[in-house]
Amino acid sequence: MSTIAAAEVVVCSPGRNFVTLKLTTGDGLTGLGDATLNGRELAVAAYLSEHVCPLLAGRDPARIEDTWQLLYKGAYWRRGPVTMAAIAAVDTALWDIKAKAAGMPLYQLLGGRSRDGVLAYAHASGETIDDTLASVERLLERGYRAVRVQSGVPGLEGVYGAVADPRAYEPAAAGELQESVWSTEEYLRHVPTLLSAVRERFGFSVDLLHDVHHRLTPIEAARLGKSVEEHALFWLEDPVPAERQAAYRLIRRHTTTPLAVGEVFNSIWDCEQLISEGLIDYIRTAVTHAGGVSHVRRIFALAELHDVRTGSHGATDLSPVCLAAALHLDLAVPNFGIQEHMPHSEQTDAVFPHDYRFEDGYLHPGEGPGLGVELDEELAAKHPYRRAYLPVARRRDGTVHSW
Ligand code: EZ4
Ligand code: CO
Repeated sequence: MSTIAAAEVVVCSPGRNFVTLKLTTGDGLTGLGDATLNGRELAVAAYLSEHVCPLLAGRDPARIEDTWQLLYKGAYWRRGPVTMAAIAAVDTALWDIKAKAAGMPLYQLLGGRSRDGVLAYAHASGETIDDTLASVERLLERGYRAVRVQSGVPGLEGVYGAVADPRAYEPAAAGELQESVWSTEEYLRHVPTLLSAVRERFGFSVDLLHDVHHRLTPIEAARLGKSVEEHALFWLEDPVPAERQAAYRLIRRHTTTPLAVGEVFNSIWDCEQLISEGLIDYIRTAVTHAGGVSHVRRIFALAELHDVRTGSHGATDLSPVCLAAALHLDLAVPNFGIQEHMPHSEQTDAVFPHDYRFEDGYLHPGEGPGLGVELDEELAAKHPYRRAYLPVARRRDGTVHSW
């Protein structure tokens, strides 16, 4: 294989912002990597174009591990979301190239398939419980067997993730920073009511998930986990701020509700204690934010030793390139759990034509060589970057509340 001839960073906004790295080898093979860091996109684009791309030209694209080590250990400044998203993009693009050179879908290079398809869960939400029930119904009709349920909380406006139309929902809004009001007490009172309505209507044959978005203290999280045990959640996600690994000891002592965490983690060091002490049940690290296919594979292997299963983040701010990479890992690893699936908009799908597909509750990465995703650069150029922010929440007295 010839050396890396070009490394380009493409920033585009087909409905939302994406940062994509495209590597091209001397003999014309191309590889893609996703480097999108929602709300902080240009920091990663600059890290790549100023500091990483100049190191890539002339390197052997086959040396994936060595390139990863060079960018991680060699930078001196390790870890962090910006650095790890940049490394992830290079790593993912190199795996794409290697699999294309081998003429195989990436999952074949990761050990081949361990299952027939990738169980996916979708987002149901609404401003009221009734709206959320209708949203669950639509998803079940579309074939999903697992559903994350969120809803507005009476008395609170603009609760994150509780939108009227989950298909049109984006986790960041273009323009000014949006703020909303948060009340933990009102939220804690509401969630058991929501879950009980869903179980009453749909029974126990659907897998139910709920995302707390890092908003509780450890004792509040313990209380919530305990109060919803009868509803048999598939998982309770991100109950406390993500930097609090030891806090999970307290939550664990009080509840048997399964716990999932990891969408904001950047490396194995962010979850080493959570996994090795058996404090969680699902690890949700994303290829884009945790150092690429190589590093996420390492995290999943550690998780397997401790009976922790995978549940990769799959929101729309992870591009189709990331979703495809996740699907190849999902198909291959022994300890796969579930894959989050928030379908991208038609605009996004048009910029990133892809092989993966959803069928009867399962996602399939496709059988084409590499990741199975392409980038239409001409179309991408028609959607220029627009500054966007994730919203913030304040308590009733004006204090900024944790994510
Ligand atoms: O808030 O992707 O589980 N999914 C989520 C997402 C995240 C966004 C942040 O960029 O929590 O909606
Ligand atoms: Co989440």
